Amino acid sequence: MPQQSSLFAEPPHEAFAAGAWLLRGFALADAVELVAAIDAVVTLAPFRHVMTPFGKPMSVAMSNCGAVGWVSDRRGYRYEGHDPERNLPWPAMPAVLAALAARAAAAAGYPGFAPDACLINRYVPGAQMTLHQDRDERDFAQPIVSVSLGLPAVFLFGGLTRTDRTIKLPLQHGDVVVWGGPSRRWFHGIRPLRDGEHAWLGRQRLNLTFRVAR
Ligand code: MD6
Ligand code: FE
Repeated sequence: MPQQSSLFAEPPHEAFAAGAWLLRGFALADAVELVAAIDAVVTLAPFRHVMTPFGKPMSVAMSNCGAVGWVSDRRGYRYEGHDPERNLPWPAMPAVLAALAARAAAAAGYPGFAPDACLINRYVPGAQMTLHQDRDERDFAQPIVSVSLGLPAVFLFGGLTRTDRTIKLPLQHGDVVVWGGPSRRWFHGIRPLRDGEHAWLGRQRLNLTFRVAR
């Protein structure tokens, strides 16, 4: 049989560090459903600028869905079952989100991924995420799945210490990063978002990060 080619064939997956994979365009086919699901979540639990433990509001606006959500305040970073702004549980994780995260994790070699937390980040031009480690989760054997929608961003990826040199990874609408194994606790961040207008989502970038937190 001759090899089938398709305009919609997925590009090959790229490993950009040990255990860390970039799945270009992996979320494109689900994007309309994902955005509708995000919209439903943030209608219940609106985006807010949480305070860092140092007392400064983050430039990225956040919400969560799932059994637990990532929160930050003067007491520190942690996962909590209740939205502190509304004193209510976080909205349930829409099935389309959980399913995409599981498929992406499996494609990167992490089968059986069942996230209990989905952090939703909203960046407007100028918003950034300074270098940090993801280390508030209980089990570092579990990967993280991260979905990018809307405006492109530059993802910085370093090493185990804050001063390790970083590589720059451009993330586009529909890209998915799956990250675990040896690089699970490496420093990373997002450069200040460049101004622009996404044809569909306008002047913003939406990012979903799925974790097994508990
Ligand atoms: C973002 N992402 O892409 C921020 N963390 O907006 C993260 O901080 C992140 O993409 C852990 C694993 C994947 C990520
Ligand atoms: Fe992170």
